Amino acid sequence: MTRRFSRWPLGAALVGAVAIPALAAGLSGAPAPFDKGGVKLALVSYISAGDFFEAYQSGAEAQAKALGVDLRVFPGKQDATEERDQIEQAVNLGVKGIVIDHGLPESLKDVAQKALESGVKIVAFDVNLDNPKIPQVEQSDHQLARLALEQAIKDNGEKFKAAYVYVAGFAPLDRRDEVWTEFKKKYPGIEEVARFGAVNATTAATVDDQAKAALRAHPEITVVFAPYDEFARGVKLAVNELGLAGKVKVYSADVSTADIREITEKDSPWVATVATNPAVVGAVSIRAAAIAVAGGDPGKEIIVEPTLLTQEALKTAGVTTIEELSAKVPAFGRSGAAKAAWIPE
Ligand code: SR1
Repeated sequence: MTRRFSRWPLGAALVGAVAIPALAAGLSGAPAPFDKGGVKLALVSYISAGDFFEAYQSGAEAQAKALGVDLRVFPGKQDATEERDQIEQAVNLGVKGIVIDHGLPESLKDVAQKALESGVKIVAFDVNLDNPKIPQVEQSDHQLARLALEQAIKDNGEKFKAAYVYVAGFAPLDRRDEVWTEFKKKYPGIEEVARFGAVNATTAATVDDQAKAALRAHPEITVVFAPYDEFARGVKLAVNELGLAGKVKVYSADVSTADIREITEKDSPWVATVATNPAVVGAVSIRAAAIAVAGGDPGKEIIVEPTLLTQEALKTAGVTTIEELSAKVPAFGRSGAAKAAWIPE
């Protein structure tokens, strides 16, 4: 069972808690409190729009359903204050665990610590809350960036002029940025001539405009490292609008069915992405929270490994959807992270 909450006053949250029916049966063979049913968890997100975050949430919901958990979903609107409030609301609703999905660490650390002190277990996905009691789920962002950039070098050699799409302050983007910095040092022939980026309600459209300006100002750019699929979509739009397909290649992170379509369409400049299945990452996050609530240890760093997906490989394999990808690449379709015998998938 999943319920969605938007911003509401604390009183309303408490009224909502009274109105929530406990789930009937528990999970047989599960440790307390899952043996009795009615366990509430919350998913509090900073961003909910876009393919990655929608799939992440649906994976979390599916795993919660399999666990018989009453999952409260607090959608994200890129609003740090609202995300703080939502964590407090979730605690007031009596949830036993909260998955905090992205966000700005400085606005979350103290409310997360307060939630822990009140006995609520916290798991963080892609936000570093700098707290040894908070397990961190991530997609091995260093490896992700490394695979994308190694492919860029394989395709373009060790000397090229690049544009880079980046917004500081988001843990996955910061980790990918560390690898970009490392690569530029290792390969001095790679020259970053333009840098831009935005994370907002219309990321791809904003990045499209920024990329057009950068590509017009720097016609020498042949490679764009855009390690977030919304970034890559924006850059692809710009490349196509400027008639630069065939000259500029885009390397990204993340994948969705819509992304596969964009990557494999005729003359697409988006030539490679490195990705996990976001639904699997959502499921892993809920499993980690459930293990913590049951008194277990899900581990400090819970990693879901990404896979390199080149345009060529996708075309050769005839993959057109995420489901087909999961069937063809088993490592993409599931993860062994945060598992327990009592947790059904
Ligand atoms: C704004 S951060 C965007 C990234 O978060 C997740 O880690 C996805 O991989 C996406 O690229």
